[in-house]
Amino acid sequence: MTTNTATEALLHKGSGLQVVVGLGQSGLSVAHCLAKQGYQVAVTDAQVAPKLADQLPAEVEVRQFGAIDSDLLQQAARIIISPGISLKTAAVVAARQANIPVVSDIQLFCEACTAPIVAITGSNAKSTVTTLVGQMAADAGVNVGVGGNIGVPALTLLDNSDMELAVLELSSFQLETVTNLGAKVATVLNMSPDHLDRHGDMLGYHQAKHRIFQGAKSVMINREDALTRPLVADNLPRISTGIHAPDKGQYGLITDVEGQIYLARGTERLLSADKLLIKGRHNLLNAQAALALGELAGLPLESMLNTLQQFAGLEHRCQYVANTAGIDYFNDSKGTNIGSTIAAIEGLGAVYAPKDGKLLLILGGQGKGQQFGELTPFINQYVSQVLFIGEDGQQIEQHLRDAKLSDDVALHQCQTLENAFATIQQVTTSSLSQVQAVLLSPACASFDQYSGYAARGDHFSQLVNQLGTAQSEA
Ligand code: UMA
Ligand code: ADP
Repeated sequence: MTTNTATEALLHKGSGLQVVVGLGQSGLSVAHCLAKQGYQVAVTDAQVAPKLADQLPAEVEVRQFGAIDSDLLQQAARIIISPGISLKTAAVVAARQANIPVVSDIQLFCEACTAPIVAITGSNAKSTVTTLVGQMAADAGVNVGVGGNIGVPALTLLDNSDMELAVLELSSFQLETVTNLGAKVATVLNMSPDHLDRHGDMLGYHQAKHRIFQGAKSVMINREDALTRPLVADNLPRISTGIHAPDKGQYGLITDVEGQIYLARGTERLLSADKLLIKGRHNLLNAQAALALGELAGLPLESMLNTLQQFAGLEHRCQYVANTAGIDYFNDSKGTNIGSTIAAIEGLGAVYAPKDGKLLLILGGQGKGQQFGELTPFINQYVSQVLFIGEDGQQIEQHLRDAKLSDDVALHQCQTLENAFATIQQVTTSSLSQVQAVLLSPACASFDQYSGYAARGDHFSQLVNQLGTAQSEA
């Protein structure tokens, strides 16, 4: 330990007990960061034996597992809460009533980070846009760190002392305890209902998301979605994105007389949409968002356009899996809310509709308090069969029926993906079937049956491949 760090450590020892609540990836990163700085750290988790416990630094002596320890929280000078833990948890409520500050790992990150931050939230497209901006920065020769909700705890980025830019994907859970983030560029990409079970209603969800603008130096907004605009009037540099021809200095789309679509900045055509590997209208907005964020972060346009043309998209997001017996299969397991599933149905539906084709849609899992009736108009237009899986399958069916589902759409309760594939075989072999594509876009969380969306998507792809093998052997 250098003299400075030793002095800091002594100072921090005197600043009181730091209690880390939740020992997942973020809790572990917080414990390491604070212990390294010389704080006195304790950890508590509802699990009896959290998997990451053996990776805790030795300095963390107090480890209370099996329940969130209310007494420990009452002794804290500061509580650092994991994003997966609700502020409504009884022990946390009691600590807040006792005026003990409760913050997230992101608060610690923004206080410690000296590099400019690009902060990205939204109901959908966060990972896609975060990855793209990170790649654009790296391709432009910037020493960039990419982290946050995307799966790399933000604090671990501080290990890179040469970092010139931090690109953070932030969830509403991470933002609800952040104050004055101070990002160089901040954005809410889009807003549609999600996590309402945690935030109570759309207002609570919106308030959490909009904390991203606190202390921001510039903002990017989506002209198609008024809920992405900061509520407080400001004179900050601002760039917008949208699906129409843009005003000077803004991003948008220009369609020429032949119907060719271009990404555009003002009147300048930047890139023909068919040069992008990621498809669908939503991805044209995502590409613009990355360009606008990159511009506000100071990245060069030519280099960003090159990166855009190389980007093939992320796994589990409207990912093409295979064609089996004439049917295309798409894995959109990351479609975990209504907004993302609507984007998938519209995007793929528009591809098959001109060929008189319909989609077979697999929906269900944990519904998170959403109103699934909002899907009905899109299902009526593009889907002929809906298969339900997971614990909220019955409830989703009821919501669709209550919202005037067309009699032409057939519904099947399947409970599991295995059962769904048996139904798929029956349905698609019928000579009357219009199904040309099967789309897993569940609009739900997966935790009732899987460890996460990736495991659900992998299982889907595995079942598609088995179907292909069975059919080629038959
Ligand atoms: N725990 C409790 N009590 C509870 C809930 C959880 O003690 O009531 C404990 C669990 O036993 C576990 C720990 O808390 O040991 C898990 O903490 P966590 O759920 O916050 O998970 P982390 O591993 O820290 O991962 C979190 C994010 N998880 C959530 O927000 C749920 C990860 O986002 C993120 O990648 C990671 O921090 C690094 O920043 C995942 C996610 O699902 C991908 N995010 C949601 C989403 O994208 O929709 C918001
Ligand atoms: P997030 O990190 O916000 O969950 P992802 O990039 O992982 O975002 O994409 C999640 C889901 O949202 C995927 O199903 C994807 O197809 C869909 N999606 C991507 N971009 C958009 C968009 N602009 N609007 C709506 N849905 C989108």
